[in-house]
Amino acid sequence: MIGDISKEIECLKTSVEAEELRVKVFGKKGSLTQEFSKLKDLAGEEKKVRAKELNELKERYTNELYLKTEILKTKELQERLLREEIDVTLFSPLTSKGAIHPVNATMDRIIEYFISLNFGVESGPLVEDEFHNFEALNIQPHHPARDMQDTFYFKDGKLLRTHTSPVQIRTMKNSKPPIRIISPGAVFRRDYDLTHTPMFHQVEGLVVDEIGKVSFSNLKYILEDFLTYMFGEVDVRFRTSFFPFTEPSAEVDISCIFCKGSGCRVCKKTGWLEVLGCGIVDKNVFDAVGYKNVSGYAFGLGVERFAMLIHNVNDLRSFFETDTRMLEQFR
Ligand code: 2NM
Repeated sequence: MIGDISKEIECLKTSVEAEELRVKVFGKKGSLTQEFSKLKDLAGEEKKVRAKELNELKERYTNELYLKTEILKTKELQERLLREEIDVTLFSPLTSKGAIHPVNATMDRIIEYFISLNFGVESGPLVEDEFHNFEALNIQPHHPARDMQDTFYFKDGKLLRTHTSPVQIRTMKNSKPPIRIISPGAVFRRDYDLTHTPMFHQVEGLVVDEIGKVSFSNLKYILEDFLTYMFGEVDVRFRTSFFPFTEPSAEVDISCIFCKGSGCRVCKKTGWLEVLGCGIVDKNVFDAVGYKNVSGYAFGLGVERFAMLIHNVNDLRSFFETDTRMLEQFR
């Protein structure tokens, strides 16, 4: 015979015990299963009565055990949630601090310098048209910079800006001189190697005023002061160069910050590092935005190049690989 299973169910303490009891009663060798198998020794009315009795017991115990198991499981879950509760406001000595990405930190430092000289900070769309990115900047229709090989074009003829100069074109079209702005932001070129990534950041500057109020010597002074602020005591030299949007144009070098000018791997034994481009804004640019009787200077730099020099990083791609070990060094 089977004992008082209802009583046993009532006394269960855990869901594990409940499962053990289920096997003990309903399993292959379970007490109730065994009672069922004894039916074969009975016959007639006696067998019918016993079978009915057993089926009623089976249904009753199944229900009781199911209910009890659910109650126990709910209780156990609640206990576990309480036990494993985490106070997310607690101080943990193991959490690591975030870090400002070296490119952003460098950008911030550059912007800070020009804000201190009363420059405004302007931004504009990343998706540009040929007028703002090339035409207004006096870049001729067949100039290689416009090539599909160098510029990301969309099907509709729009493109990803290749420099932040279109921001300066937009600013000139939307306001009157005097203008004194920088335009920091992401730019895009089809290039990928040790020193080039398809996306990088530029800061360009533009100053426009009445003729006679801005000169190349103003430009030279401000850039020398800026480069000293960024790199400490360095020599600065201006080399004549060419850009479609400036005339005259110059590239600016600083004495190598690694070897102090004596020649090393970074400066390729020249003692100099190229860091900037600049010039007096070409009249064709002013014509494109409808400016008359003004003069201006402009300059442009690559933020990643500055960050690489400041932090002595030799592969530009490490800035973009999102390896936290890189960032951890800048905490
Ligand atoms: C450079 C070098 C020289 C430049 C020119 C202009 C604008 F819009 F005013 F014409 N913006 N930026 C400029 C001039 C940029 O980057 C190497």
